[in-house]
Amino acid sequence: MSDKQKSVLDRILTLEIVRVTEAAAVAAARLRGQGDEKSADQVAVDAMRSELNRLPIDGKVVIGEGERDEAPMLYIGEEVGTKDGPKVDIALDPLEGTTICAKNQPNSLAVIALAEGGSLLYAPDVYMDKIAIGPGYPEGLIDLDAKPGDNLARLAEAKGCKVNELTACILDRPRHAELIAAVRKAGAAIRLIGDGDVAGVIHTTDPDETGIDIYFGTGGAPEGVLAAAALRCIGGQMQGRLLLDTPEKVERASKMGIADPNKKYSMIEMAQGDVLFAATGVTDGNMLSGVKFGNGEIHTHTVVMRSASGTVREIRARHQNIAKFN
Ligand code: VTB
Repeated sequence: MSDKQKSVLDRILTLEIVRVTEAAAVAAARLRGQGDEKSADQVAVDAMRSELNRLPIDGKVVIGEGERDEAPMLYIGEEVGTKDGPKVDIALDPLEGTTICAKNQPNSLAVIALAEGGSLLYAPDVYMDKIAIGPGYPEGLIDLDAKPGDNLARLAEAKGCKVNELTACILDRPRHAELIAAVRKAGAAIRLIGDGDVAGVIHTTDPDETGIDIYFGTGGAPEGVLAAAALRCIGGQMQGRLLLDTPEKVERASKMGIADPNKKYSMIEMAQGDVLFAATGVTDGNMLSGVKFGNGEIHTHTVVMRSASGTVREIRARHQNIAKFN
């Protein structure tokens, strides 16, 4: 396929992948607030898979629902698409924030990223230590290995504000006790979230809308790669390091091609080349509205972006053909 054909296809795919996250979001949204994480996840997986299989791509899931034996669908290595198109790597999370959805709290999303084959980090399902800020700051402003107070001081200076005017987003977990104490000692406000760190990272890209300037802490590695893919498109800075704290995890990572277990990954090392990213809100959130049902229509709100052009589109769709979502 020529570069020109590839670029046309990329542009078409950018809009096509919206259907994929819309379908997953609508399916999950029907189970919002039911307290049943598993079922909400399952219906999102089913819906995402059937839409993905209609796309003109030769796709391989590299970040998915888990390894083949534990995930019957959208497992890592599963091939998706019509095979009639470019080879692409796919990172997906049909329902990011299953607990949020089950409790009907803010910011659960259906998420997908596509990149040229071989461009996404094949991360095992372990934890990743992450730090992220939005666009518009000098490169190298933050560092995963610097003290939280130092990162905050540099960010405040670059933003032209005081540290106590910054807000950090952190997952509410006991493992973050020290980090939380350090951020509070530095004077910054913290937005503690129950789940959903893909959204947490993306929220740093629009502090005026979301109130979040920086993301810190340890969350899932798959979510880290998805967040890096989003920042590649929208702009911003992110670093991550896999937490491979047992010989078994080091071995698993090595089988996936990770030679240095302590490597600090930059955003570009997690998501290289041309990247497409889409997220549809399941529940209402700071950037995306959740799915709305009623009057024979379904309303969805999606953000879709493409690194090659840097275009970020928000698509509010009104679906009248609701049968297709049943
Ligand atoms: C985070 C969060 C996700 O996993 O990545 C988290 O953003 C990390 O795992 O929504 P723990 O829950 O063990 O802290 C999720 O909650 C998805 O499972």
